Amino acid sequence: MMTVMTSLVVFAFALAACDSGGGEASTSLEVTTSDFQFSPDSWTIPAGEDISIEITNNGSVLHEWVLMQPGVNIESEADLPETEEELLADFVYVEDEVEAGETKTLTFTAPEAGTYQVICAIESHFDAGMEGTLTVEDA
Ligand SMILES: [Cu+2]
Repeated sequence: MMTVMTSLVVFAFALAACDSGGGEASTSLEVTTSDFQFSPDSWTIPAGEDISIEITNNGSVLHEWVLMQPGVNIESEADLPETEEELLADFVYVEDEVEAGETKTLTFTAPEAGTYQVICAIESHFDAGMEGTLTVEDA
């Protein structure tokens, strides 16, 4: 009996620790961009959570962290549309850009479970190797 009660108390504590702010759990990620890669280049997050990713640009030029929409998986920049409007409407789930030497935090809500492509959409950067993978798991 004593063991059961102790377990329940520990369980309640664990729940309280996960319950931050408005009741939504949150996950923090980090990425460093350089010329021309992401480090790390893969991340795993729970579906539906509030996500923040701190993007540090250690490169010498502007870089982006662009999370693509479900089902989008380009093989080269030739697969991207010509206009920024089409890119944002049909390809991009969320994105931000960071100047060389700067750090920025991007926040978004994790999409449904799946595997998502991450790219830098600045011309010639994806083809130079700026690609990553975001895995979203059922929470
Ligand atoms: Cu880049």
